[in-house]
Amino acid sequence: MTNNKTILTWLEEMKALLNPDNVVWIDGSEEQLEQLRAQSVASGELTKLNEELLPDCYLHRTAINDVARVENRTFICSKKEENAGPTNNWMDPQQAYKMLYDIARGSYAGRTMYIIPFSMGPIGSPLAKAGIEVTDSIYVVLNMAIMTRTGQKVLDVLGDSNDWVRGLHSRCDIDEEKRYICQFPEDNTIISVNSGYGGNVLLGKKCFALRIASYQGWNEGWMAEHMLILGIENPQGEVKYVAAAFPSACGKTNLAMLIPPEYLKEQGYKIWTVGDDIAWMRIGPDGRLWAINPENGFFGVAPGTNEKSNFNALASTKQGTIFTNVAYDKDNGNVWWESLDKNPPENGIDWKGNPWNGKTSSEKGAHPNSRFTAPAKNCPCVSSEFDSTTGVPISAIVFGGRRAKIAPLVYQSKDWENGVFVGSTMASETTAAASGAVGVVRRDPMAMLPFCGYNMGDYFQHWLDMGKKLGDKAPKIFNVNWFRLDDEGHFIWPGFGDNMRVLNWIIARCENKVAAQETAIGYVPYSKDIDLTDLDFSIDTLNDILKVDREAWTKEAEEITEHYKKFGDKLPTELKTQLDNLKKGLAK
Ligand code: OXD
Ligand code: MN
Repeated sequence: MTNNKTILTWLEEMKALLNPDNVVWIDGSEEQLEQLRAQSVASGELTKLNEELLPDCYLHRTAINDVARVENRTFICSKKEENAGPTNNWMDPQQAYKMLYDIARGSYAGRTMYIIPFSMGPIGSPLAKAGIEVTDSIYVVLNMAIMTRTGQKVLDVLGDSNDWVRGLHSRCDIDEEKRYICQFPEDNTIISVNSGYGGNVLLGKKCFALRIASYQGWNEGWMAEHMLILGIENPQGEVKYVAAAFPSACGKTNLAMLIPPEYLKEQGYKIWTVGDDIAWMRIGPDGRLWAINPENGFFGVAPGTNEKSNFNALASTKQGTIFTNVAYDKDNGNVWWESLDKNPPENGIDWKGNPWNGKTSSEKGAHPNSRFTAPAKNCPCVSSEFDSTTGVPISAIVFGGRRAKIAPLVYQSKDWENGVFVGSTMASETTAAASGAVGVVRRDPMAMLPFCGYNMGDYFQHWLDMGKKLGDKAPKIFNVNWFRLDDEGHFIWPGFGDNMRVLNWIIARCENKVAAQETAIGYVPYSKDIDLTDLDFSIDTLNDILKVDREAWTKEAEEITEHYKKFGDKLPTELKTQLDNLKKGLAK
């Protein structure tokens, strides 16, 4: 498939290490994928779902000890510990290679080694990058074929270049004690052992497109971010693009596929989805920031997805989708998950593979982190620019988190530097859905805490440097909070499609079409400028959730002071000044 010596040499090493019985190159053809699907149905790895209800869809169950990303077993293996920084686990690369090779040695015996050439980003795009993943799992092959562009054409475009990421995945024994997800940013290498769960084994996603790519972006002058990308089309047919970062469980996929309120739809407003999880952004020839979604599908959380919460995500799963760890309906070969609808199967099988009656059981049918892997092309609102090799120009960057009080519905940072401050202090409160105390504030800078492949202090500096290069062409930076609670613990803002009202204010600010009030934290909307048409929502309540509470923010500034201490000398002086300015502004 290729004469690229760097690839062939590495594959020889991998073969010698892993000792497979067979070697199969993934060429990207539908015939080959179809044959692999049939093979995994025969082996029980996949269950074919009802062809009429869900054409070309399959169900897979992982081992019950292997259902989520394992941050405590994820390592950045840079030569110097300092380069992994205070927010990552670090392991010395030599020690890590030895340990991982010892674990993986001979582990493909009796198995097939699949070689997957894949592209993150449209093939041939100057913003795209290639990788090769070797794996002993057909499930990984079939998921990678949805989530990335795979096959011969990737190799053709790569030619003899050495600019590709090496990914070794081995299921080994799915042993939790020997599970490791290791990134070697200086070697463009990822090694993942003893897992079969998506986020740990689809190496194009978090491991490459965020951890390795963030390091590449730092070196090469671009950005790899944990951001959705959406386009907002106005009634004149002009589309403005927004990239937005939120920690998990803050509705990223919902925002990416938002359906505007009826009155805005009637006026001709539309939302177009470019991506729901990752953005790669570079400065284009025109000096603006241009973004691509490096992925080709959605790896979304199933529970909570329904016709009301996210019609477009649900529609995306109706064909060519792989479901993982959801419940199965034996009567009609369908899938089910909590809050899909009020009609769980009686004759079902739960995510653990046990008989399950959804009408009577108190157990959950689907794992809370059960997933769908769906082709992006299925999405009814997928952007016409989805495959664009140049990407889309970004007008606004939005940060957000779940804050019951404090953070207003929306505010704009004073400038790029202040926006980096806002992103670097991003926080979200833990919910009852996760174990541990409820309402605890967790700082998750730019939603990159588990995904930044190098020292986060250097990462902040990189953001500041990008702003200097972009100058007055830099996107405007905003912060949103859909999650303000009233005294009874109810959400105040309706969220979902109504978030479009906030997006419209953001775009109006980018176009200098609307004034705003300057406060200590940034520019806050005048309540009259958030359109409440057709919404049963009072201006007083809106004023409440737009208010900047001086006392609460003074406390927040103290917490940020603590948060910043972690970064020591690596904290850019600009951010220290930003914090001082915030304190001064609040004291005025
Ligand atoms: C994801 C995550 O799966 O952020 O996208 O955990
Ligand atoms: Mn994510």
